[in-house]
Amino acid sequence: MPRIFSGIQPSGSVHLGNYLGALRNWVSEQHEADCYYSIVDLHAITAEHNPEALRDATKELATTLFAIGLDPDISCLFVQSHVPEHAQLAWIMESTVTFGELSRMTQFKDKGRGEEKVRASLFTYPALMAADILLYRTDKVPVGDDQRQHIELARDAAARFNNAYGEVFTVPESMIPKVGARVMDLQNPLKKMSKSSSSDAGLIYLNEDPSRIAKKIKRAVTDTENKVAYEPTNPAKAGVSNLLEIYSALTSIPPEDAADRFSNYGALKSELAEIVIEHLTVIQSRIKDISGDPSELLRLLKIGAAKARATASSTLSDAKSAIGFLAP
Ligand code: ATP
Ligand code: LTN
Repeated sequence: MPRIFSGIQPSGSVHLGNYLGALRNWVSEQHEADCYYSIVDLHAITAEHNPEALRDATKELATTLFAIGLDPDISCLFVQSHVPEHAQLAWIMESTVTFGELSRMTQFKDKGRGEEKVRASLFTYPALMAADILLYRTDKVPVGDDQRQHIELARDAAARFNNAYGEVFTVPESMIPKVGARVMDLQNPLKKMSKSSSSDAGLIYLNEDPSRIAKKIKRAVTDTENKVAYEPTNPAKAGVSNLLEIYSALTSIPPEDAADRFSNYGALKSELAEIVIEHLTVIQSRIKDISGDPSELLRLLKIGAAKARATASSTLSDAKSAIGFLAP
């Protein structure tokens, strides 16, 4: 069976972009692969954060991941900081990738904006992400389109390490869906929907109240043409193209065909709202059930961490030996 690894940051509530771009694939891959999924709290401290909010977000995220269908009997779900091997291999990865490579990462350029005060860990973040993936000798990494460049770096790091010190790591491949890989902000359709966005008016959260979902979709920015057309490369049509893309991801109707079904934006928005709400209410009722038993949640995360450590420690030990560290 192929091995799958992916991660998500506990940096805010899960939104429709996370779900359509990545998490839906996490669930569907469970039966096809040996899956390891991580709540990457080490990554979440690369930006300013509040300790209590981080703890709460970690529990909320674990609840949501089980609610969307991750099965603890099949998949391994764990919190990254519970597995210290991640931080240890990250140091080795920082000594494998270069300053030049890290400087070219567009996420750092976007989020860091050249500011002095940006945390050093935001710069080295892709080395930690490479460590996450390589520790599990991962074949495939289900992610949204924004992570493509980071996975390329993980591939380069694996190949470079293997070349220099001997075959330790599997060279991973990204797994990016055809539709839904880049869900855009409903208020600013030129920007991706993001947990750390400054306003939540353009985000739909999985756990959002149906009436708010309907309102947000109704107020989604489009254009004045009122012509429903899927033109993803035309910035003037970014808003309506994004709505069609979400519609397509939830119905499996290609976005071009979906466009032919609607004569105006109002009709598209009201049907889309219905479909989104229908999908999310199922998840929301599971979130409620799981939230009723917080100690069970912690128990499952403990089991996940133990399983993850068993795999991660074996790879780390091979990497340490290959790079020339003396065995203790
Ligand atoms: P942050 O703003 O804190 O970086 P985020 O919303 O980008 O958060 P992540 O935790 O970074 O979310 O990403 C989790 C997964 O969701 C990743 O695989 C990422 O590629 C995917 N993802 C994030 N945003 C989108 C989006 N707008 N469309 C599709 N996939 C997305
Ligand atoms: N950088 C990713 C989260 C992440 C990840 C990973 C994804 C951290 N480690 C390993 C896939 C594999 C993000 O911000 N979306």
